[in-house]
Amino acid sequence: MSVTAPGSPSPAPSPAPSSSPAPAPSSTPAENADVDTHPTWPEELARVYREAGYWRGETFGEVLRARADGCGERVAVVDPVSGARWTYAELDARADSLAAGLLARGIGKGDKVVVQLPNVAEFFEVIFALFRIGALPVFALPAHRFAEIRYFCAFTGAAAYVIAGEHGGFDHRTLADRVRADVPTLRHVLVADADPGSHERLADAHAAPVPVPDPPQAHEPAFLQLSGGTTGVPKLIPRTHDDYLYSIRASNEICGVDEDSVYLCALPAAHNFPLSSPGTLGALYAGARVVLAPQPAPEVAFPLIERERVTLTGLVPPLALVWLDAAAHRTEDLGSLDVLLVGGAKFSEEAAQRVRPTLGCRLQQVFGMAEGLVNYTRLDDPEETVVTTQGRPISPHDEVRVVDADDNDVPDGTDGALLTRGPYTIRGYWNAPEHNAAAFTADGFYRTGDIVRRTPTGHLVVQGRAKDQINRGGEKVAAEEVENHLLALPGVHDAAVVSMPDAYLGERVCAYVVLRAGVEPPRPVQVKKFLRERGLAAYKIPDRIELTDAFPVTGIGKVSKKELRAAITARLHEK
Ligand code: OOB
Repeated sequence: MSVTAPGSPSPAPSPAPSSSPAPAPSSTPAENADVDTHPTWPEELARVYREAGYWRGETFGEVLRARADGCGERVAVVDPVSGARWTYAELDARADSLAAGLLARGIGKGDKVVVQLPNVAEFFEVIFALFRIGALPVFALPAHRFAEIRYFCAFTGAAAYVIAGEHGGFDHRTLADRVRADVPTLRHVLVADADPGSHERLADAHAAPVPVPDPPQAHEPAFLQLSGGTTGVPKLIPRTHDDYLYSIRASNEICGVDEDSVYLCALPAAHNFPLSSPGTLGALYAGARVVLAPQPAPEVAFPLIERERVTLTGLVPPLALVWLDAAAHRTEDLGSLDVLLVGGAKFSEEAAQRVRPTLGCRLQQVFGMAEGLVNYTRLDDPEETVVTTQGRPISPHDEVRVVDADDNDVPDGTDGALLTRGPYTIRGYWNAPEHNAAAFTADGFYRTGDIVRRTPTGHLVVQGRAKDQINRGGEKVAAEEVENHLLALPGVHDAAVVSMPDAYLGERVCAYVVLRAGVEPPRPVQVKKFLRERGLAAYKIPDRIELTDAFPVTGIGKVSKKELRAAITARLHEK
């Protein structure tokens, strides 16, 4: 299977690794495979999606050009830290000049570029430059560290890595030195900082614009997004221009985004929620304005809402709680705020009820996933629906099934596992055939791992999760990934990572550890230090470590995580 959608108007051959004008020096192939593979939509469905007008054959690079032509003098991106206020014309020109500089460096169509930038204006020039030349951004989060970044670079055979100099007290340049020493394909590190360390300044990578030799096509992947994951290593999600642009256009309609909107990006810009639901790309699609918050805290975000007359933003539930509490004592005028989107994890009904009276804006719950399907409560839904459900799918062509353990459909109102396929839900992860066989049904439904109940109106209520993942306030932690790192700690015989309830984050990470006989028990701080030194992102480091002699097992002898979760929950309640 190739990246070429059978549904494409004129199926192109599988892409060459790079078609850039200045070919890269030969380098060691990616750790994983020599060609990009992932399953894609069958032709009969692709035709339906095109005929319905969902897939329009448009690419992100073309959309930006159209906005620059149509409303070039309007402000597109505001970065309050650098003071940048780029118009559409400026963003378009910057994307063009950076695209030329990247091509001159041998980065071209089909190449992968790991992008790890905080909420800075440069994020947008970088991704649009990559979209223009058909190189694929791999969206890392600012919190990722050596373990994750090395993996993304090695697995994708990344040609370049784009970083900030320092962010949140962490020096990304030093991390890049280590990754570069380890991953031979990585030829360029570009730093969005005046001091690039041993690397190159992003600002110096611009060149006089040139025609792009082999521009991307709309049915081809535009980027690789990260899955929250349930496995030892994160899976990569190939999203096409066609499918992502459809989800953005439809999201804009559902959330009332138009050219007068001002979107505050308070969550990390690379995450799928602030990127596309409707997010920064929705705002840019509409010719609206994006305001970047360097942090989501009320002290930072509220003054920006007042100053920039922000009309909508998106938050994960723990942050929404912080905003609700802060609104009572802060003095900024939040009157421009019209819509608050909350998603990424379950928002409690009690908190949802407080949004309108406390912040004076409308609430939209969002239940989405980087793999595709996004559900929103609608602006004209009854208040009861808005506060008690996580919304209904974007598209009339989103197929949703709620099934029992044997994949039989259950009636509305009954809990079941959510399966989905549709015009913007992937049909398979990137280069992961074995995992795809388990994560998708034979007829192409994605097994979301979420347990939901469907109401008669088609709204979904998230009831829980069947996947081995912890949702730490919207940040997803794959249990197996952390377990593998714990198993590398000398003296550890076995490890099982589970969620434990938390009033603020919803869930936190608890690691149960069984030591080898006779081993001196480590202190929790030593275990955490070990994981940090292995380069694991901070949000994955267990909040609590429990030493135990043996794990409870299920009838067939598997570790019973259900019992471990119950045990830690009971311990917490004892206090
Ligand atoms: C969003 O995307 P991901 O890929 O980080 O995580 C997806 C998973 C879902 O499968 C579900 O388990 C959980 O996050 N989730 C929710 C939720 N929204 C996401 N669980 C309960 N209630 C919700 N409202 O998190 C994401 C992507 C696009 C838009 C919004 C969120």
